[in-house]
Amino acid sequence: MQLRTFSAATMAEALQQVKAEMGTEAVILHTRTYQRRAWLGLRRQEVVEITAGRGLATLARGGRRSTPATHGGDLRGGTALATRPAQPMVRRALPDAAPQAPAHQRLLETPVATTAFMAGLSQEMTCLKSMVSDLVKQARAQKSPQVPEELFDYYLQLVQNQVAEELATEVLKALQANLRPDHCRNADYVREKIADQIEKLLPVAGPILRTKKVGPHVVALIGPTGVGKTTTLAKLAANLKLRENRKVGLITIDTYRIAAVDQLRRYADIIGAPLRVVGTPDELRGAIDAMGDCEYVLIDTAGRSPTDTIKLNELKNFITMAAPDEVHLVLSTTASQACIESAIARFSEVRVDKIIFTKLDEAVHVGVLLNVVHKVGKGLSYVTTGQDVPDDIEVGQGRRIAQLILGAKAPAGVSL
Ligand SMILES: Nc1nc2c(ncn2[C@@H]2O[C@H](COP(=O)(O)OP(=O)(O)O)[C@@H](O)[C@H]2O)c(=O)[nH]1
Ligand SMILES: [Mg+2]
Repeated sequence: MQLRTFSAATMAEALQQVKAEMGTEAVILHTRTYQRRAWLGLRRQEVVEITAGRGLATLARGGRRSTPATHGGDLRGGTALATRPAQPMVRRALPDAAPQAPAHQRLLETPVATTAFMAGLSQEMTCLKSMVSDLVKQARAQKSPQVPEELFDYYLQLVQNQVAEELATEVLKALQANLRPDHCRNADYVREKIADQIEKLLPVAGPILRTKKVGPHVVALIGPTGVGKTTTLAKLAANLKLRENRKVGLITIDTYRIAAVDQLRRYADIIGAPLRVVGTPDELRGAIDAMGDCEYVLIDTAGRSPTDTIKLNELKNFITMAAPDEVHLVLSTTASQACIESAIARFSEVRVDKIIFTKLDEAVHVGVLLNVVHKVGKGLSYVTTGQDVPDDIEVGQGRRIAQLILGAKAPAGVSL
């Protein structure tokens, strides 16, 4: 066994000496710091001292013999540590050997030993960090080889917001083609460019607009139960009547629930618009004709389950008879993409010209909206952002949706 003591101004330097002189098999047995007088005793200088040993494994194999004590502790801790496979020296001083080595543990509790331990730990953390980062890069490259590495964080953000992977890839590939390397470091710039790309992928329909000179512009809202058709119709009617001063008539064919008719009647009274309740396609035609002096006629329909074929056929008869200028399919942003797609498939059999997305204020992920509107290829006409009539509605805008997907706060009450 070989024992030696090393002194230096810092722990790192002392460790370096141990390593150089005794190799990586060395075991730290003791560390201490003390002040030494320098410059004729006028200044104090800190000295770090390490006592290290080599060849201690022999002692361990030979059993618990009485061994010479070092400065401040016996060799049991060092012996136990030295029997383990060769590792960098600082790691040997980690306290996992402590249960077998109470004296050694005491040594490790000195401030200098703690510093050495922390230095080793920080070195290992750096090493682990770079390993994890390499692994993440590898996994990314394997999973999404098309996505440029430098834009991968943006890709993740889009996907986490439920933008379909192929759309997110498309957005970032298109972006990369026009992006200089120095642009990638400017997050605001990259976000603006991503917003541009998303805007291009999202068709919008613009607001309801009457172009004819004679007769009402007829608009019907259809969609599953509870998505917000009646509330949205009231918002549209109120904005047309109260803000644009248009003559508006309302019709409902939702006669399945008395409450539904009452709900719309209350809105009609507040807005000051005539309301007709109809039960058959013929009555609907008659009601539209009777509102010939209105500029806009808005038709509310009963919620139909997308799986209820009989009621969907009934709805189709109503819509065919009304021959509206626009049919808007109303969908809720809070539904799953599968539900929304199934609703689109079934309601398309009736007729869909434009899409309204409701409840953006409650949406967790807005990406679904982009996926759906892009896939269906019908323009987004409006989005609604809360329960308040008439304020919580806005005309669908690609830029706005892009900003929401990129993490802007959900809109709160933006009027038309
Ligand atoms: N949070 C939120 N709730 C909404 C929105 N639009 C409608 N609602 C609510 O959704 C529920 C159903 O609305 P309703 O218009 O009766 O749906 P309908 O069955 O499709 O006619 C009501 O409680 C509305 O207040 C919206 O944009 N955000
Ligand atoms: Mg309703």
